[in-house]
Amino acid sequence: MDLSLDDTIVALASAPGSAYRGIVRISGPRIRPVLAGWFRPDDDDAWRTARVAMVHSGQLINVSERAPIAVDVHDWPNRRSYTGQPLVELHLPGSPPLLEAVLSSLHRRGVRPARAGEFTLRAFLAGKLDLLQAEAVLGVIDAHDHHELQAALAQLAGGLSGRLSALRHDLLELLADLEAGLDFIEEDIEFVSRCELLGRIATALRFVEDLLQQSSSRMQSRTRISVVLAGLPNAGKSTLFNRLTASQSALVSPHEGTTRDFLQFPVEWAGIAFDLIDTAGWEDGAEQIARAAQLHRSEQVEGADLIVWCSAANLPASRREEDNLLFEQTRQYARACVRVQTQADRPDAEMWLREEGASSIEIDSNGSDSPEVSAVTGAGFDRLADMLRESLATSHGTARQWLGMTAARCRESLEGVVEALRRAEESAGIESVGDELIAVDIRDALDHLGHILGVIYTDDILDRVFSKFCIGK
Ligand SMILES: Nc1nc2c(ncn2[C@@H]2O[C@H](COP(=O)(O)OP(=O)(O)OP(=O)(O)O)[C@@H](O)[C@H]2O)c(=O)[nH]1
Ligand SMILES: [Mg+2]
Repeated sequence: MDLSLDDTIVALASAPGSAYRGIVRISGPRIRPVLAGWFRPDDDDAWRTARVAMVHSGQLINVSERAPIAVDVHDWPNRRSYTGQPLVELHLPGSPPLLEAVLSSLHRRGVRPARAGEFTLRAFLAGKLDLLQAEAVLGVIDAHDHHELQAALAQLAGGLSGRLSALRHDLLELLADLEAGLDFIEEDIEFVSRCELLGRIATALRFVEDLLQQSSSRMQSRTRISVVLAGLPNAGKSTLFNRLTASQSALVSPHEGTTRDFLQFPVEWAGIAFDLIDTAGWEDGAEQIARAAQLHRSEQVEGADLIVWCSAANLPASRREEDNLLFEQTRQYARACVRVQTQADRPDAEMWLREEGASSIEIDSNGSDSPEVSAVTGAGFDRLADMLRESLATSHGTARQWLGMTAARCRESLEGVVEALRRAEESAGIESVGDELIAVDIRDALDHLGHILGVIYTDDILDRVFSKFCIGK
């Protein structure tokens, strides 16, 4: 990986293809000489004497022998830019041949094409972002839904970095206390008692173990959330599935046992992107097809991030106990489970869940009840949307604070911090072990932490992070 900052680099920063506007981004020390004589600002004085970020309107001349082209140059003339060095963005009409001609002109003037992620790499090298934040830039670009975007924005704002930096700061202080004590070992002066030392290590250890656990669950949780519709036959699962997917993919009929196979469909609903899965109704059939259908269903239910248990409003009273029991069993092993009363529009709908009281049907720890929905009229869908958002925020909440790529990259280093702190804790518990040995372990923990934040980095780490970016970012 080329870490030199002396080249001036350029790339298209807007999406490829025709658009109202195209953006060409240039970063490096030679921007002004390169643009001299080619960019004609409307206000030449302002351009020549610029000290702060501003927009300069003007024209680009001699772009592939065309007439002058109107351009707005967004100018960050000093270190106070994204990359920490002079940076401009040329905002032009978004015509692909024109943008190509502008890029070629710049290459001819000695501006090198930027490599993938090179602008963000420069921001990192200039100390504008740490590695976690650099990954968050990619996380924002790649976010598939509202939750992923929130996680990426929180990481970009420095949430995780702040907590890890605070830990690093605490460990550095602890190390300084230990090393100060070593300097005065002959005088028997102690800067930190063993009891205090043990306490400080234990606090740090708990914190990192927690982070490690969160990052592991992030790795295990699939990139896409799965929401499974389950319930007794004829509950209206497939009708609800068709309505939410705005399709007619699932077969619907008044006969019990219509769905045999499971059906999966990507959905964006209630601001969440997820895979919606329709399953066979719950039945105890002994025949082969029924058994196979139940097997399919249980696989889907076990892997679900959220189960939406459908209970038909017109379910005969004789089957309600069975429905209650199956729902209770399902939610016991589900990551998250909510209940809805379906077919609320039917003339024979009884709303028995509400009438029978909340005690046996309380659906989650928040004590929220089950919305009455109709897949035919769409009634109750606002409540259902709120419920989905809330349940998924809880079940995915902590894991989703981590971006997938950060969790993958940092796992080994987090394990390294935990191991080093455990060794330090063990040594600190033995009186005969000297402080110098504990200091070695704390230094080891600090090294691993440094890798996570990018305070210490290798070409290999930078390659892994920045090669995932697209050009222009
Ligand atoms: N009026 C009304 N009828 C509904 C509604 N939802 C489902 N139905 C009807 O109820 C019957 C069963 O619906 P399905 O969606 O096939 O039920 P299911 O839960 O998928 O059934 P299985 O696949 O057998 O487990 C069909 O006749 C649907 O037309 C609803 O919201 N309102
Ligand atoms: Mg069905």
